[in-house]
Amino acid sequence: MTNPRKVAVVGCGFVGSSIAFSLMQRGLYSEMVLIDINHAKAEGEAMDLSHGLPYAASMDIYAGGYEDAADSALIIITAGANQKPGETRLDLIGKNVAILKSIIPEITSRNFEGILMIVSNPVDVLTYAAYRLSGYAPSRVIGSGTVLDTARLKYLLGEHLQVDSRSVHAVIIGEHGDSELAVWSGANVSGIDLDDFYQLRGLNAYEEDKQRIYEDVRDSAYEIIARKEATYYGIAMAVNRISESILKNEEAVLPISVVLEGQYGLSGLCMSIPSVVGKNGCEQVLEIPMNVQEQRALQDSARQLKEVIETLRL
Ligand code: 6V0
Repeated sequence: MTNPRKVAVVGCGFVGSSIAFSLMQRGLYSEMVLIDINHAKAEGEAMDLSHGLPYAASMDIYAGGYEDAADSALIIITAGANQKPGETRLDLIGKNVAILKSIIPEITSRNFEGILMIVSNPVDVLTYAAYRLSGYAPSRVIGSGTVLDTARLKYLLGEHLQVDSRSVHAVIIGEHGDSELAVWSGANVSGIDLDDFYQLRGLNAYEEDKQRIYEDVRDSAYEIIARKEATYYGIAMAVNRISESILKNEEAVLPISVVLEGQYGLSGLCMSIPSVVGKNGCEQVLEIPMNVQEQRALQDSARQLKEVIETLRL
């Protein structure tokens, strides 16, 4: 039996522990299992987090094994190597696919019936690998995708336009990585077309700004890693948001990484596409309107991901 208010986090490094901290503060779950190959690390994180519980909502946080995670509603996988300065996400494939291959059977052999969310990088490739290795329905295997990149875009646009980033509606799709793209054609601020909003705010240089902001979003991880060697708070908030939509069956539209089955003429890969996220994981992959340039960029991103996926032995 699945416990709808139970979550498990596999990998308790920077990303896993930040996700756990953020989930704990949100107070949505009543039970959280932390799993790491370094069990002492998971124990230490569980102890440290639990010491904050008197100032948060009551929940049970503990270090455990896969048997403890089997009845979770959601298992979040963050285990694996992170990017070192100068490395791309795709450079991590060999190490992280091998780690995933050791984790997925631990989950599938225990009759887990919940949603699997991949966060480790390269997230689209690993989400596809998890889908194939698990044999689960596509709706149950999702990746955090470009939910983080989209937050970065909203934040930078909000700063530039001097408005609350929550009023900015714009999305990054494709690979969570160097070939991602911004869907500028649909971007708006509370329903006002972005180019009209520029004029309303008395701003010029629209095209140059868009390109600069897109590049800043795309290169954010490199910039952060060059300064502090890892990124973890932004992704923790992104995962929190996805988890909330699953747990509360919110049906929020978020650009998670999803298995494509013919949408946009694509299949045999995962990439980030705005999708309806609810209690079953990915409820629907949306085929959104885009201009010709964006359609081309999406196909190009898919081609690059497929080339990588085809080298995997799954
Ligand atoms: P980290 O701090 O090195 O933590 C990784 C953790 O995984 C360590 O605690 C390891 O002990 C543990 N681990 C390794 N192998 C296993 C295993 N077989 N089973 C269980 N645990 C294991 O890395 P960090 O937390 O910084 O990054 C983790 C992953 O998240 C990396 O692949 C990053 O690239 C990725 N990120 C993904 C983001 C996204 O937007 N999807 C954003 C930031 C980082």
